[in-house]
Amino acid sequence: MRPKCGSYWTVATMLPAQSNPMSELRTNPVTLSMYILQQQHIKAPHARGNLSILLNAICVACKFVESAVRKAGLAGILGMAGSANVQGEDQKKLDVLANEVFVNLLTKCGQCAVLVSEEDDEPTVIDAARRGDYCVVFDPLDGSSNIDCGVSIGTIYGIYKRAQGCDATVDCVLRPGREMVAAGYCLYGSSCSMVLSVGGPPAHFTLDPSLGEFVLTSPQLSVPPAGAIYSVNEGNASLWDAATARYVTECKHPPGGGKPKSARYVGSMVADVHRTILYGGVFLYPADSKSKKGKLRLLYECFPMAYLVEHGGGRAIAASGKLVLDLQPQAIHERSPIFLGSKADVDRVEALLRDAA
Ligand code: AHM
Ligand code: MG
Repeated sequence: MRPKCGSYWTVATMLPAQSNPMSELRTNPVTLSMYILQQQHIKAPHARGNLSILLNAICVACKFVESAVRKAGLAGILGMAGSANVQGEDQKKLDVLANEVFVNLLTKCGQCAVLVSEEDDEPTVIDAARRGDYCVVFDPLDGSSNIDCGVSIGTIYGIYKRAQGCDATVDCVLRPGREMVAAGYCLYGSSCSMVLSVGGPPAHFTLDPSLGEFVLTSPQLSVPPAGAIYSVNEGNASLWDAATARYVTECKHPPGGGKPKSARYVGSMVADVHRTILYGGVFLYPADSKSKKGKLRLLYECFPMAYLVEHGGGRAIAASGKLVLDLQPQAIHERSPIFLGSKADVDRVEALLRDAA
């Protein structure tokens, strides 16, 4: 009997290094840690394993946050912490907790030089004694407005390698997203998913709560070339520019009289992008007349998601029609409009943006 497609027992056979007889599959899952080591072996057999150590620290931090998210209501830790972050937004207690876990684990793993978190106004520069070669930009708990109602939230991260001889300063991370060496997200949803790219097609892992391990459920995600879903906060429609408004109108009333796209919008970027990667379609957070640069942060929200989508065969552009990954950040908390998803859908957005320019 064929095991169900998508279960991690079957996926183990899809990896080049595996050739398991069917009877062995149940007892031979591929965990995230094993995958990271495999990737190191394939891509950099002589590497010292420092990136692997760093990725494992991120994996542990995500498991910690997942556990806190699942217990949040029970533990009575929902609600405001009474502090505000650099964007002037209220922080939830879980945001603070997630940030502390990430900063602590990334500091202790000994592989980082500079950390940039959405929750911290300034970058964290790691002490020389514990400093490593990597810089991590992250949003420890994105979609925080969804915490109190139990809707999906997530963690987003991107990793740069420090240029040799480069001081540990903010310049280490003020670089185009294309220079990242890895990026990923963890979705705390109806199941807990980790999607990671270390420069190749994104791999998808699902947390097996009984094992406490992320297990490979799809070794190569690829964004469908076109999709039937559009995802945008339409409450802002009256503030949009003409090109964005026209694109969304086309989604609802296709010019040739085709089938309209369905609207889906969670309001958590990780959930909306995860669905877009799996099902196809387009996710938009455009600029508008109130938020001239959009809402989402370039460094730790747009770059990692654009990196994953591009490595999965999709596209991610900014308002200028420029590829998001080619943008040069000027400040760590800078924002950018973003349009990402299936190639055909983003191509259409791009054509409308160009016509309007
Ligand atoms: P956050 O970092 O404060 O959680 O805000 C980012 C979130 C994204 O996850 C999501 O795509 C967006 O904000 C939703 O914004 P809006 O409520 O304006 O639609
Ligand atoms: Mg965020």
